[in-house]
Amino acid sequence: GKVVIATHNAGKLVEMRELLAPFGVEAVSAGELGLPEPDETGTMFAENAAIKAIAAAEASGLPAFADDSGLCVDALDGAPGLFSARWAGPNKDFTGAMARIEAELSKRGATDRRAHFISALVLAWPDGHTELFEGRVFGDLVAPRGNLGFGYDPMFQPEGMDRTFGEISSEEKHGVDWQSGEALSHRARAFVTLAAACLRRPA
Ligand code: ITT
Repeated sequence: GKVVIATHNAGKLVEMRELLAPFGVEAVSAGELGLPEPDETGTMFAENAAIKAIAAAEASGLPAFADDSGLCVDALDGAPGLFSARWAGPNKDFTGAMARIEAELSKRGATDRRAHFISALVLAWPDGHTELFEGRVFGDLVAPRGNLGFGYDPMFQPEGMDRTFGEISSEEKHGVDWQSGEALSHRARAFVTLAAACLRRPA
C-alpha cells in the first residue's frame, strides 16, 4: 500500500518516514505530491491533525498520516502548545521561539521548568474515516544545547536523561523497540499506539 505523510515540516517528515518504514508501506510526502497546506483552525492537537490528514486523503485519494504536535510548558499554562510552530514565525526562527519561552518564564518569575511534548497522529482514509493515536514525553526545559533534531529539541531534556533532544541521535530520540513497545519521543510513542491498534508488530 501507499500512504501520504501530510506534513510540510522537513524534520517531522524524516522522523515519520523512519517510523513508518517498519510497517512496510510506501510513503510519499505532501510536498512531493504538491498538496496544499490547509489552515490549522482547530483548538486541539487532534483537531488540527485531522484537518491536515483529511485534506491530504481527499486530495490524493490515498490514506494519509498527519502529526500535530507541540511543546507545552507547565508554568506557561501549556503555551506555546498548539502555537508551537507559530511562535517561530514565518522564518521558522526556533532560536527566537526558545528565547521567548525563557522571556515569558522570567516575566512570570517562574521556577517550574517542567514541560512536555505532545503528538497527535491522525490516519485519514479517502472515505473520510479517521483514527487518532497520541504520544507524550515529559521533561524539563534547559538552556538550549545541541543542534540535532529540529524545533524546540535543544531546550528539552527528557526525564531521567542528562542530554537534550538536540544532543541525542535520531535513533535515541525516536527509535522504537517494537518488541517491548518502548520509545522515547512523543511522536515515536504515537506510532507505538498505532502499531498496537494494528494488533501486530511491524517486521
Ligand atoms: P506541519 O503542520 O506541516 O506538519 P508544522 O511545523 O506546522 O508542520 P505543527 O503545526 O504540528 O507542525 O507544529 C508543531 C511544532 O512543534 C513544530 O514546528 C516544532 O517546532 C514543534 N515540535 C513538534 N515536535 C517536535 C519535536 O519532536 N522536536 C522539536 N520540536 C517539535
